[in-house]
Amino acid sequence: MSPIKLLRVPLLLAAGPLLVSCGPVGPKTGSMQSAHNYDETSAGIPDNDPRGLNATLKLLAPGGERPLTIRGLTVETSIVHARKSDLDLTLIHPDGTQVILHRFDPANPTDPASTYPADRQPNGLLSVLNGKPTNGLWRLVIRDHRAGVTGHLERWALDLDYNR
Ligand SMILES: [Ca+2]
Repeated sequence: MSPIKLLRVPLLLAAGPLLVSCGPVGPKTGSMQSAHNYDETSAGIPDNDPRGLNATLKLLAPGGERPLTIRGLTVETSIVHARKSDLDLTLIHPDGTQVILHRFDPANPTDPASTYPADRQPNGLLSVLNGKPTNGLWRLVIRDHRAGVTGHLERWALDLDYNR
């Protein structure tokens, strides 16, 4: 009897720290914003050029033991352009997944919204990004499809709700 009892005590003590590390270590959800501001010369949108402007944002949010994953996101843009209906906007996740925010329609050119999805639902589905990691190099590609009028990107921002 007594050798078994002696054995049980150290086993329970050893299990203690393991159970603690499996419990919640902080909030399970959160939000953050990352923004990039440009000056006029560094973020010109090339006129009628399919290569477009590639604007980047590098997210390096500390995730602790596990990487943060996306619950939802909002994309804000501030574009100075005398004919915004020339433009289309595509958001690209670090893994290459693309979401068309605003599609250029030559038959019916319309201005992009400044905030998706708060001002308007994007043409693509932002929800395809849910569950993907927040961190990495995000891109916003802005293409101008009609010659003659030009503009530039002033600022863009990602508002991310995440799970940890
Ligand atoms: Ca143009």
